[in-house]
Amino acid sequence: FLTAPNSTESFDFFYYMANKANSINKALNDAVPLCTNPFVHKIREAMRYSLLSNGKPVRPVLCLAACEVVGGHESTAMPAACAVEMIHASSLIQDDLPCMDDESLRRGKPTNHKIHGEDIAILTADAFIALAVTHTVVATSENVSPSRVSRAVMEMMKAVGTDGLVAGQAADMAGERMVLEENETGLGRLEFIHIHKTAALLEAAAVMGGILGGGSDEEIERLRSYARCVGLMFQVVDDVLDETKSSEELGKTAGKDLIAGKLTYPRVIGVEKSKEYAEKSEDVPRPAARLRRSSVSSSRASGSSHEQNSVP
Ligand code: GRG
Repeated sequence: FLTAPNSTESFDFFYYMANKANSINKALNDAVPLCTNPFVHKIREAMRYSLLSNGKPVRPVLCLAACEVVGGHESTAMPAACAVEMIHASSLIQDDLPCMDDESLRRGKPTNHKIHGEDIAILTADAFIALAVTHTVVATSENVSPSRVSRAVMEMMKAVGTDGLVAGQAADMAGERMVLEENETGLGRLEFIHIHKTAALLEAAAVMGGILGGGSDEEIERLRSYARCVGLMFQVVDDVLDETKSSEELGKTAGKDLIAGKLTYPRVIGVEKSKEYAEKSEDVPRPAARLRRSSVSSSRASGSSHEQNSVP
């Protein structure tokens, strides 16, 4: 049990997640309608295939929670929450392509290019990036000031380009062919990959929620560092789960021959140290708990629905 945003009552975290996931899925479904034009229809079908395929909506929930924690209303951040999921879907489609990881399955289903072909998969990934921007701008401009909308979009695009996913992926691809020098651990390279590939979009999700919810600069920066820590922890835990599933020998291979596969925390520092690392990032102070006190007393948190939905 944690403490709910904008509330002093304890609440069930899993109930909160499931409840948000429901409204996010409805909003995602509405954001990408089918279309009568056969060419557009083809792309929209491929978009819906990836977007509505039961991933964990971690990034959208983080976006909505960040908006609420600074005193905003869920509906204000919903378009941005959908947009970050569109970016995530775009990155997964690209990551699965034959020229990248060459995966045939994602979330237990054939990957986008296996169903729709490589050409359509690439166009689908492009269309997601464009829609993420237009959807955020069109759907939030009524309630949020233009300067906040453009700040939010800027954060999202920063997380996509060479300050984010693209840089992380480039480093990751290079990491697969990397042989470490005698005394090199690979940890610096690994952190670069995960800060860009995983943490950047989680960070953008939280920061966008904070901006659109009307948060102060200080609140937004606290959300940024919180989400960055969550991003790194998320990746370490994911790596440990992957490695312990695939091999019980990994503790022994730490820091050794990395040419055979991707750089992961267990491969670089071993399983036990990776677990310690993840536990340490859990100790990072939770800005949500501190922010709540100030936002509860603010007019945004206690005001009318008009005040909650209109952010100067
Ligand atoms: C231009 C958008 C864009 C991308 C180009 C291909 C690429 C650069 C980046 C790939 C980035 C990537 C695949 C990151 C993986 C991040 C990650 C931890 C994915 C798993 O996230 P979960 O567990 O997955 O939230 P689900 O399936 O639950 O959504």
